[in-house]
Amino acid sequence: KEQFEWWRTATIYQIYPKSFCDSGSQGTGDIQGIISKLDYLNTLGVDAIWLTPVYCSPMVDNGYDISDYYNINPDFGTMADFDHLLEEAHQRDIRIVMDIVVNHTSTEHAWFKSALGDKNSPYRDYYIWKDPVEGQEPNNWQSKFGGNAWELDEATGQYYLHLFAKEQADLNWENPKVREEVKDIISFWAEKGVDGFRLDVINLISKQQDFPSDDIGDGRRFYTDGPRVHEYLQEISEAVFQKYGSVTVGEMSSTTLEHCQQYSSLDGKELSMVFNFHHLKVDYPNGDKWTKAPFDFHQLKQIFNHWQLGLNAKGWGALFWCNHDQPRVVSRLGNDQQYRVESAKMLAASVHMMQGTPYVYQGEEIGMTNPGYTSIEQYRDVESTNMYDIMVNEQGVSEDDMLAILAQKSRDNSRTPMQWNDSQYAGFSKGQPWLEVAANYPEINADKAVADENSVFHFYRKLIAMRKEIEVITTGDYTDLMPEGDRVFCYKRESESQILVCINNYYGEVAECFLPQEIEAEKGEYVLSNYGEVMEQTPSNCFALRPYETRILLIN
Ligand code: TEU
Repeated sequence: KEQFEWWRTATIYQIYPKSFCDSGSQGTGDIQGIISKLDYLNTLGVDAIWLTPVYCSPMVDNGYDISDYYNINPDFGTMADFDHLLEEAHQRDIRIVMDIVVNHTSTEHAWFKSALGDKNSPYRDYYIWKDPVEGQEPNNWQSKFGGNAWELDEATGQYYLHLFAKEQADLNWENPKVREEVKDIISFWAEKGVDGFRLDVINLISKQQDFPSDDIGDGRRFYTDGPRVHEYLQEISEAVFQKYGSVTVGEMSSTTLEHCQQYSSLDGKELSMVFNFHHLKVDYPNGDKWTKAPFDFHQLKQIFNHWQLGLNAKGWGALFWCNHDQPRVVSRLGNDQQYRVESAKMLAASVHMMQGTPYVYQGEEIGMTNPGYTSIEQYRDVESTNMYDIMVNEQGVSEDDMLAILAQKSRDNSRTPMQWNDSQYAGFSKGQPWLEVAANYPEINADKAVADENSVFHFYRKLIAMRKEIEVITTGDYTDLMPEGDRVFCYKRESESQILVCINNYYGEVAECFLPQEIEAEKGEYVLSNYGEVMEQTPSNCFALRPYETRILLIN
């Protein structure tokens, strides 16, 4: 088992290919573009790349609607390009993690095209069909992208389930043939030499089979961490992941700690690790994403504490702020103006020093911000445009209010083209990009960041290197040292031989930090901070933190 566990000291870099780098002028990124940036990623020091879907897809949800699992979307390149990427990455000791989307397929997939309109199709039972109830949808479950989760198949009079867009039909995992197909798909990529898999909304695959209406919610309690999910994961893991030694990370929507302990349990029977999103709902008042709201700092700390303590010695979690579904963290929890550099570094340190495997999403390492779009025409994301229609046209929310909400919450905030340099289109493409580049690219770009040793980029590079050099970061227990602090998030990591304290001011004002007496600060040294000037020569237990200051204290 040991030999597979490189990922416990690793950092994984997420690439959203459509927005990463275009080798030509079509305005969408491609695989050749990724290859051209491998040296940049090597400088950053990441161990693996998680590639969001590059398979054939009509791109209704940018590749999360797959129409052919065995081929590369021509917009991104060819299978030869993919093989070349794998080879070039491996030469640099960078592993490749592929995204596997098997809760649903595109309605353009051959299986669905055969199943639609034909109750006798051999693929009919690959999907979930139900008769109408009193002439209406079979139940009141809601799509995650808005509206009812059932769509009518006119020819047969039955509905199919889609937890996401109506072009993403949910697969019927109760059917053993579906599970065999999934094993074949993943094995195909593992055989090619792919090192691991990120499993999209994998905790939604097992639906409660009586499909009840939900009188208190949107239906998620009937399919989230559902009745047979652990059984299914164990089956796939035994047949594929354990056989190939693949690293796996499950994307767990609205999950619980108890389930995640089992998904990522140390016996390796299910997955290597889990993504959960509870810490990214601290700006969803009463669970509602679609409002403009500040974040709840105490709740954020409580969630980190709950998960750090709960997974310790039981499972393993992914550490992250950003992905292609989340707004940019520096705009969300930091300050993307006056303290952009300071707050981006502070936020980075505060998750990178926890237990787990950190993920860095493209552009995060240079402190990219939300673009601040002001018109609905600028948005492309299916969730954003759906919610705009529902809230403005059906619920009567004013256009200005909705635009303000989207500017804070839209998934497109993180999907703007990667800012490589200060030339036209930020050096992302020679042609007009599919989504507008953020206007701040002349200031915020990779070329500038690499050239400046005090940049956010070099701070990430140091954090990634520290994880390899300082054992306590991987192994240490976790304790929140200032749970009551109104501005400071300060935690301790402790192993048999080392103590590390990560001290973070989450606000733009000065904040006091008090370390408990048992921490012998004066015996330690500061190994990293985000303010140039050295702090007091001998660390002490009480001191003031500057705006968004972070300090990492190591006591050997
Ligand atoms: O996302 C799953 C998911 O539930 C979200 O993070 C989702 O985007 C959010 O709830 C919307 O508010 C995954 C992918 O990461 C996402 O890009 C896909 O759209 C989705 O699955 C469907 O495949």
